[in-house]
Amino acid sequence: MTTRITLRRPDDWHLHLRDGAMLQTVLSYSAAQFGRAIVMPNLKTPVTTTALARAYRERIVAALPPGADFVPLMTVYLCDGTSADDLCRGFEDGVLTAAKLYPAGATTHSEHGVTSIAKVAPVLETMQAIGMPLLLHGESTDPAVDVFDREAVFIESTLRPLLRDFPALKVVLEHITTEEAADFVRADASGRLAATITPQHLMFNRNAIFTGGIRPHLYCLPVLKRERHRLALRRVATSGDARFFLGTDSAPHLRTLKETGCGCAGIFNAPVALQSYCTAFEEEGALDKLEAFASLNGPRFYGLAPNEASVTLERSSWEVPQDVELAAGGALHPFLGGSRLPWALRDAPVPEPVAA
Ligand code: OTD
Ligand code: ZN
Ligand code: ZN
Repeated sequence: MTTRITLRRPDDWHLHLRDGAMLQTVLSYSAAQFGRAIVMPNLKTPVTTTALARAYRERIVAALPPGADFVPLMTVYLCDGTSADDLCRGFEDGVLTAAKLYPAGATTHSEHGVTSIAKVAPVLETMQAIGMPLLLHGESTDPAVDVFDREAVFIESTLRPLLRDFPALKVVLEHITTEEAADFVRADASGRLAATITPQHLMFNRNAIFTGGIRPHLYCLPVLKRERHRLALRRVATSGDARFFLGTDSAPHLRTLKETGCGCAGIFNAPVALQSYCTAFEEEGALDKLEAFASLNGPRFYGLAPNEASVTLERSSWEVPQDVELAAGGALHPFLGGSRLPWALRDAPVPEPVAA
């Protein structure tokens, strides 16, 4: 039985770091696990320009624990009015790594998102020309579409025509949750389409949200799906296929804002991300494929070198803490908080929150 596994230091290709006191607390968890992360731009005031992304990057770097080996890769939030010139300059100056498209209203803080692809066509033309990746929250926002069908409908209604109309645009379908998405990405032969997968969508199906009562800490968007979808995601994640890579979608909300009459969507998995992926890969008999998924496929898609440093996971049962306290008050309940995981990170202990 494998008792230890060493990987090149992985990266998180989809992460919500927030801002202010929340950033100060959650960043240390990601920095303990990952070398780089694609930072989502859906702040309360969204990161819609290169100047805002540059300022946000500075706040993130200032909040890093001393000695941390972590590089934030910034994204910009596309709006109907986004300037192609600003995006182009931001990408060419190395401030921006990608642009994020939220269909307006699809998820947390997406109300300023794009109302139709036509509205951003000139921006997408520019991105295609300069090789800047488009990151998609792939869910239909048609209120008539069932919440469990929104990803599959988005693929046919929006993604397929988008790929046809922008034949060289690099696209990441973020946090895929369905067999339809996995099959769609696998069927693409162009090499410019990839997908990220979260730990929660590999570990749970939608029944988990309703086990013994309603479980707000397992509510995220896109919502967990049926078992057949979870199994399809496990197959592609563990296949070694370079088009699938790690993106935690760690999305912290205060416990009080999740345990309420209208709870926020989002799962804070940063403290347990690698340990969770490792557990899922072992269950599939695919520990030998973890490094490709976590550390190699993502940099390859983004045209970056893999990290030089390494991390080691050890077989060691540990209990995930129930709560992470924020220095400014309030608490976050991490993914799997209160349960045990069979893998622990060596030399990168789960850090204590840093005082603001
Ligand atoms: N999903 N929550 C959030 C974002 C993601 O769609 C996402 O990327 C969030 O809170 O920012 C969530 O459930
Ligand atoms: Zn999303
Ligand atoms: Zn997200």
